[in-house]
Amino acid sequence: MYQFDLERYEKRMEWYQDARFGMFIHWGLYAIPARGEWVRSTEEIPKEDYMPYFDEFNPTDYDPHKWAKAAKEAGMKYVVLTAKHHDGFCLFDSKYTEFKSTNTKCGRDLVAEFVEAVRAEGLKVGLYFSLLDWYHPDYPHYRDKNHPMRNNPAYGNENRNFDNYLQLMHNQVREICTNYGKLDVLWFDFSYDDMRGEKWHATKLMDMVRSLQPDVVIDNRLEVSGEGHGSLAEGNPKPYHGDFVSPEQMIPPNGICDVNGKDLIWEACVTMNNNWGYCANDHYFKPAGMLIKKLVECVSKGGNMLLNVGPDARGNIPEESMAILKTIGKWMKKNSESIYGCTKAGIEKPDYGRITRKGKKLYFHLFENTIGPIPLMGIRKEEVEKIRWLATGAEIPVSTSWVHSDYPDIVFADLGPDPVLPDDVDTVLEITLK
Ligand code: H79
Repeated sequence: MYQFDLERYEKRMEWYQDARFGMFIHWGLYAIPARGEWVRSTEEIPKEDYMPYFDEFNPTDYDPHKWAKAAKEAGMKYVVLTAKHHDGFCLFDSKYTEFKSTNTKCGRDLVAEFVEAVRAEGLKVGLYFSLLDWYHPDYPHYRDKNHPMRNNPAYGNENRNFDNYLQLMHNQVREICTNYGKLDVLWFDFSYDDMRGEKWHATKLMDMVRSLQPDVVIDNRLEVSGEGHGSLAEGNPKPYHGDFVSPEQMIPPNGICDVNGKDLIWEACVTMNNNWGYCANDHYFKPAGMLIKKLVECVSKGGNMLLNVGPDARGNIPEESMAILKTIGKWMKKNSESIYGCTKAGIEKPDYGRITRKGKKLYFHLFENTIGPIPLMGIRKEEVEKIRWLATGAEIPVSTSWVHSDYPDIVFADLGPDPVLPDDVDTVLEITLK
């Protein structure tokens, strides 16, 4: 019988909840065709037309120290790299496949260099591992074009032996849990409705992972896809339950609770443009300011944000992404106290922004400029110890102007006669409660 150890769970999740902000890195052979990481599936590319990318792969600019530095400067606390994505190509030196970076021109174990570089920056390190594998002959492909697990229809493999695939999958998970030191995050991806849980021999897999990496933080996708909250949320944790819920490309409207209304730990993974893997023609990047507000939104709802970059075939993070990371980093430098270790405020969100909280400190995030004094709804005047701009530390008086007589129950922050918010994306007011 599986016993859910709440105390152990809460302990291993501490750093992760404090961190709040991480970098996701999608990188592999698909950076060469540069049409996103699903290219082999969506364009139904037969193996012989995909292998040239393997022969070509030679990321001469690969320097994970640069990636790790960029993450750190953006204020991110952990970095998760695709050790293997759905196409099956391994960025690590797996004994169980020839389809790996060490067998390409580059000849390097890219994961080994990555974990070393990320740790050198003092960041937590994570590996993404795809449960799907379009390369392995025993991973199920279907001729039916509409089947969600379809790959190339000309490649349907009815004579497969799924047990062989499971053996490879378990072996490779053992390798990444054994050969790269202590991992902080393991990010499995993902389960279809009809292909989840024990279909993966998930209890056995999880037991192995926990025996090798007792405190690694694991997502919930042995049970679900990007949708679905998993067995922890159902109040009936399976042995392979995830440590966090992993909504993909969306921020949960009200945070995420279990059946009993208890807050769950979650992480929204999001792209900067509209692709995870490098996509040469996708220049639809979200503005940095929007992403800052989205990070704040996640924290104000009790979640993390894992923001993706897709390095190109040479190993460089696209310039647009680097610029976004820089802008976020500038904001984080002044305001990260309102992110790290923060969570829901338990106060309704104001019209002009959002609220995060850490103990006796409330952070009012002002997304808009202002007309007159700022109403700080949800707190009482008697509770307020002091108010200051987080970015500068300058104190702000509680307004004593005429508005008080009209709104006796509302605390206002008085910005003076010519109010201007110092940060046009998000100015943070720190309210210390008594
Ligand atoms: O690794 C990233 C995605 O490749 C992976 N999860 C994140 C973290 C992911 N796999 N599946 N999905 C996301 C959802 C499936 C979306 C699909 Fe499609 C719709 C697959 C085929 C149609 C998106 C759109 C991918 C190709 C076209």
